[in-house]
Amino acid sequence: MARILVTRPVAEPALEMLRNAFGADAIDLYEEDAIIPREELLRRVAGKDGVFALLSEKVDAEFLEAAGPGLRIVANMAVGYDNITVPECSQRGVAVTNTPDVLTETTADLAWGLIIGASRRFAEAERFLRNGEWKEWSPTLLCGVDVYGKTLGILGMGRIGQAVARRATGFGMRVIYHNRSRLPEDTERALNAERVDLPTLLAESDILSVHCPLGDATHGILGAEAFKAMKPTAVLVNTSRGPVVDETALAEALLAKEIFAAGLDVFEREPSVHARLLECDNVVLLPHLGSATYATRQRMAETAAANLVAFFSGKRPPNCVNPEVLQGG
Ligand code: 8YV
Repeated sequence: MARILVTRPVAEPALEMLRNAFGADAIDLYEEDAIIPREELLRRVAGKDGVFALLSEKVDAEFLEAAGPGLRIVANMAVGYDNITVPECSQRGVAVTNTPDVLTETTADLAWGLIIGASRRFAEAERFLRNGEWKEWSPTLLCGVDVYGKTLGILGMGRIGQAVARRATGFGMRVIYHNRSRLPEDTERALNAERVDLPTLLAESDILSVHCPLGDATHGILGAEAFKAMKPTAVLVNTSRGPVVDETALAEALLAKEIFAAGLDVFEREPSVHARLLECDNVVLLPHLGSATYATRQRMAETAAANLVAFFSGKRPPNCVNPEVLQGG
């Protein structure tokens, strides 16, 4: 029977799925509700056949070496898998799975929270109120920029980008997007979305929401030049991965009022946040909460478990990101 390492306690129904499929004795659960220390991880992964991993676990050559040749699958409980060196896994025949779809709407909701929160200065306004600075109503007090009727730009028009675009209909927005490939025409029509090049996206977006995966092509794609190209009234929202945005350049652009505001759920070096960003009043900062609802986190855990169960029952895991390692490719 396959032996599975689970790197952190996750939703009970998912653990139950694993116990039912593999037997309680086959599950090695790191019981503490904290990131498993690297040494402990490397020690416990030795001799395992499968791993249920979180974003906090770096799955690289060292990890795979420590696991040994028996390791066959790493099931990541996240849609993003930039914590995993996939080519290294593929080379060793280790399958990698992720958890798409189940978190799409939850993450899109959060992106919209940041769109409105940053445009209307929620965080700054709450700090103002809690600090006892609210003495009187004033016609200019904490004015922001409108969202309704504006142009929403989406960088990365995958599942989450499209879910964000769908919500824009209710806000009477024009939607433009930049993506490697063009969406099918009927999808574009349904979303009322137009594909543009990156310079147009930067120049015309009132709100720019980032939804591309992190990779060589997107690392630092939004830097000083990009912020200069944006409108001074523009709002940037990032719920994808921190390193897509050059944080130093963003902080300088926010302080210099080159753009109006930003809403960030992800950072270059989580959990640390750039000191200059913390100086900016015009940024709403969240600690990576995109998929953080009870229901969605449970569905993500169940999806990761289902991938492990399918794989070891000889079926194709539904969410394999390197299918070339599976039999039949
Ligand atoms: C999670 C995420 O909050 O799925 C992802 O890629 O970034 C978020 O959904 C987190 O990464 C869970 O591990």
